[in-house]
Amino acid sequence: MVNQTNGNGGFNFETNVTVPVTVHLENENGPVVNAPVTVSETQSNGETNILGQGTTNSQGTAVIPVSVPPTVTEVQISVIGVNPTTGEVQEVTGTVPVQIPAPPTTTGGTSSGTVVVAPTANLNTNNFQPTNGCVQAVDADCDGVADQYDEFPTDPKLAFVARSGRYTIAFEDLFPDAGDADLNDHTTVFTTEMDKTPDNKVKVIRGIFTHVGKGAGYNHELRLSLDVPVGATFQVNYVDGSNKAWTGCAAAAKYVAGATGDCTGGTLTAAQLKKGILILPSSDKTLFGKQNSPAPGASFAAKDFVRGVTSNVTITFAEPVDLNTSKNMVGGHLNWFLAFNQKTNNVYRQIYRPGYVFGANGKDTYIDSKGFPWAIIVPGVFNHPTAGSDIRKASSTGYAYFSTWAESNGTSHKDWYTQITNPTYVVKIKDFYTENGFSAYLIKAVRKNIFEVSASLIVIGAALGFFMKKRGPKANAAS
Ligand SMILES: [Ca+2]
Ligand SMILES: [Ca+2]
Ligand SMILES: [Ca+2]
Repeated sequence: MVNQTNGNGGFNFETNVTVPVTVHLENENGPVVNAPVTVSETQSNGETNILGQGTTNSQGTAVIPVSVPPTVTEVQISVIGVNPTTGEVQEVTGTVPVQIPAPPTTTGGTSSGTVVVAPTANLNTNNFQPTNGCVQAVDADCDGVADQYDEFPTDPKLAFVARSGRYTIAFEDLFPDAGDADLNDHTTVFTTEMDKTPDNKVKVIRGIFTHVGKGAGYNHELRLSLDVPVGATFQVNYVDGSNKAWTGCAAAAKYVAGATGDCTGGTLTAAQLKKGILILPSSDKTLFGKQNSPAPGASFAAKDFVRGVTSNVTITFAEPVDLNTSKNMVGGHLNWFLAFNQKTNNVYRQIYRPGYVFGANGKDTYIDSKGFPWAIIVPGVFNHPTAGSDIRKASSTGYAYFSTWAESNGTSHKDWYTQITNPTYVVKIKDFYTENGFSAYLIKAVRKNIFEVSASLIVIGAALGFFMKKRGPKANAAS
């Protein structure tokens, strides 16, 4: 087996914190088996965002993978069961950290930033057992997910919607050459939702994708590769920057030979899903000949900003699939990639994010010789660098903490993208970006990403252990 490495100490330039949350549940009789566990986070607007669900196994353990933006330092756990003596429904809730303060440096300096932890919550709770079947007052569709956490309370096949919040994916396009590290050659603002089963499998993926940057001479298309054992139906439609239906996809050049469903959607086999679903066609069409890539110091006002084509995509799998595998999910994001109009050995080149593609030597193909990636995903609407501005260099970066973050392998300044240290070197995409006609379809998911706030605002709770409380039936009433 090839030893896979990205040459960066495992650092993939992922801003998200991705960890397994382990919950071990025991009562006076030993491990509690088959108990439903929900991991969520409470957003600053007070809403609960479900991150994952699972069921304890024969050892009383559930391992639930979660991925959150770096401004989230703790997640909530809930287990619903009953008191076997009284029959009352009970909920055990608590909080575990996914990041803790970094330890002091070995040279005695003060610590900065946080380190990611994969928390384990050991719960010992007497007079608590799973509902063992179904208490319909609490779980109307008897799928093991209580109504209060079930976004499909009358559909036993579905349990919740995983909402990404808004992100920006930005590419460097000179691959296989290193390029100028301005990360603005192809920039897309996107949001996804996934309808999930009670056991965390995905039945439907929805997404909206708006092209906002083409600081490049090459032309590129954005695609999604899915490595799953089943086929899917793929639906897609487009609007232009004025929310009018856009019909330019068919005429755009295509860069993946033999792809299926480009521009039209259709029913795709597993092999066709892996080859790549067209999300946004060739970038010479989707930004209407513009770039949103001014030189440093050049004027760039609202009237200069061009909102590119937006695609509205729905992928419905024939059967629910587990996407929580490294071949489909890195840093909490699916395998979005770029295909572009330059060929090697007569085949159009492609660019992937780190973590997905490794060469025969085991090295990550998409981290360059200087240890820099050709693609990055940033929470929120990213003000990408101005033309030719190396994001790493002190003399040309708008984000002084980017290098600090990268050199610390993601430990320090996880929120580098929230701190613009020199506005000369960033393009004010975020100021000018506006919603579009498709937002209504994903109304909860496209809400302004609340994680765009600075992590420095976050105070990590003094109690890092799991503290648990039981709530009686009153607290369980679905609201
Ligand atoms: Ca249910
Ligand atoms: Ca349900
Ligand atoms: Ca570039």
